[in-house]
Amino acid sequence: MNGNSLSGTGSTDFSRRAFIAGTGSILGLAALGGGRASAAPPPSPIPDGAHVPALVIGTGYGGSVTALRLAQAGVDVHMIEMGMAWDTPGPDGTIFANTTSPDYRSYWLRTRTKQPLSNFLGFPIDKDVPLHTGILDAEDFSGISVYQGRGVGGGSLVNGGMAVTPRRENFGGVLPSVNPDEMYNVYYPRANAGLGVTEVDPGWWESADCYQYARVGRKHAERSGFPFVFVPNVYDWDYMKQEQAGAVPRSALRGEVLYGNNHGKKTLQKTYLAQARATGRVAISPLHKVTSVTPASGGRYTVVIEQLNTTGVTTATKAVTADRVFFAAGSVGTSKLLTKLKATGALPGLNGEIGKGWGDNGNVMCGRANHMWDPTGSLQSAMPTAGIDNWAAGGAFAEVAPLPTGIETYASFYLSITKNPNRGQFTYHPATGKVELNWQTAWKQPSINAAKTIFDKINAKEGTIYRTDLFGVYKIWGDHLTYHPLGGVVLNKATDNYGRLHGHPGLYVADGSLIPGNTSVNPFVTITALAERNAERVIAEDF
Ligand code: FAE
Repeated sequence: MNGNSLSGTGSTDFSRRAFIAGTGSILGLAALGGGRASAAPPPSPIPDGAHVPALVIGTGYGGSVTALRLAQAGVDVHMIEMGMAWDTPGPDGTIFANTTSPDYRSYWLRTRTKQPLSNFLGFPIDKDVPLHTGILDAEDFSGISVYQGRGVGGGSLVNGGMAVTPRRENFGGVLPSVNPDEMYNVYYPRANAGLGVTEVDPGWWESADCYQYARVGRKHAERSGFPFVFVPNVYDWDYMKQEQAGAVPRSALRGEVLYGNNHGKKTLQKTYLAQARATGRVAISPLHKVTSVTPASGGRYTVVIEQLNTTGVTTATKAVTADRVFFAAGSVGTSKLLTKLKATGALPGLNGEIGKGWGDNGNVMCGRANHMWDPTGSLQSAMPTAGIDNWAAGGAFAEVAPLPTGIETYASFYLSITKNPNRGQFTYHPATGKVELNWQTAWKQPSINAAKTIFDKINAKEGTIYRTDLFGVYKIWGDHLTYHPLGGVVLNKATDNYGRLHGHPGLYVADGSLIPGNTSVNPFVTITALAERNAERVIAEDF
């Protein structure tokens, strides 16, 4: 295999030792910890009037890490998730809908799909679907649609599984207030171990039909002198090998990703959440949405929760009390909640940093039209394995992404992560009761410029052109969206350096909203590692 590896896994031996060392104190706490003596899970769904020691809002990366570590320390945890459980097959016998045929399961409360690639060969490809609490939310704000996973497992249900640790030299720009030594020695290895991150077998990759598109991506990158790097993933590579061999039902090789993977992907349901449930101390209430958190007597908090049906209608409103509340509703979910709670006076102690510092991780998409002698393959694995690293020279890291249409497209497709300095802010509008984000589409221009440092050069070298048919009619850049919302409740500004919200002891933030807008690579490993770091400190000092 040519190219470098942007490794996320580190040494297995080292990460195992770090993991054991790191959890020792937590296990010690478990022995002392109060809570229930037996390990029967707390009641679920959460009853009205319940009292819980720790309530976690959201079941994505930050929430899952926090719940597991609290439970291991002997604390009973209730997780509240607005999306569905995603544990029951639909009428076609599968839990998740296929990418090429979206149905009622695919979108969060929309009557028409909003596919990230809206057009193909000039034709719009969106279609009507029944209103349902589906898995992918394309949440529209002015100037940007923010794609997010909805359900138990959060973004892990819908993402590409790319598990990338930022280059150490870039970390200061990612989380300036965090000590890189502790992250790279302890928490990144712990996160990678907990997530089940591994690297593709290079020999297999070189010959697998489903990665022809990535090999074409490598050839073009290297001919223009760009570093081409392999990135780890959470997909089960042995399963993918069997998919390629025709021995098992296909998932990544059937294009499954955006609307869930029926096989192969190690989502949080299979990793952190499975471990959390196994402690017997973690309950999860799906189709429950937190709408308010306010101080209650005795230093506790009252949490108001709406129970939803599968058309999004509130069927019950519950009020529970919690000794401690962890906001892990994702960058947008946590920012929206806290912006509203501050503006309405529900949490008056929050500081002026709430809602600020939101970024899109510089996401921008584009396609290139290759020559007929450079086919990218009709069979494409939906799990990306590599990228073009021009961060140092041009501020862009471009994922070589699949275009799994099932036919030969002669197209190369890329999601670039770029150094975009623009930051948005959430504000509450009393007239509508809504929280808005002030992002402008024009703010993507630095991202386009950064991506062009790679693709203008490749096009010139290869004698190729940009595709203009994927995001509309004659539109080159997918500059209307992000998959990587980050920030809004920034670490060491809206919270202390470990996610404790200022002004309200017992309230914490544990998700991507802590990261100030950019991670230089795909974000979930950094979100997981930061949650591991903060959970360890908070459990040691506050419980
Ligand atoms: P997240 O995973 O979004 O979890 C938040 C959870 O809270 C969700 O389940 C929500 O439904 C729930 N929630 C929100 N509000 C409420 C409320 N009021 N009450 C109850 N529950 C609530 O947050 N990242 C990578 O590193 N590699 C990739 O390959 C990659 N590919 C992606 C592809 C797609 C299509 C998308 C959409 C994202 C991708 N990402 C990828 C981004 C990644 O999934 C995302 O950064 C993380 O999921 C964010 O983790 P959090 O814990 O912050």
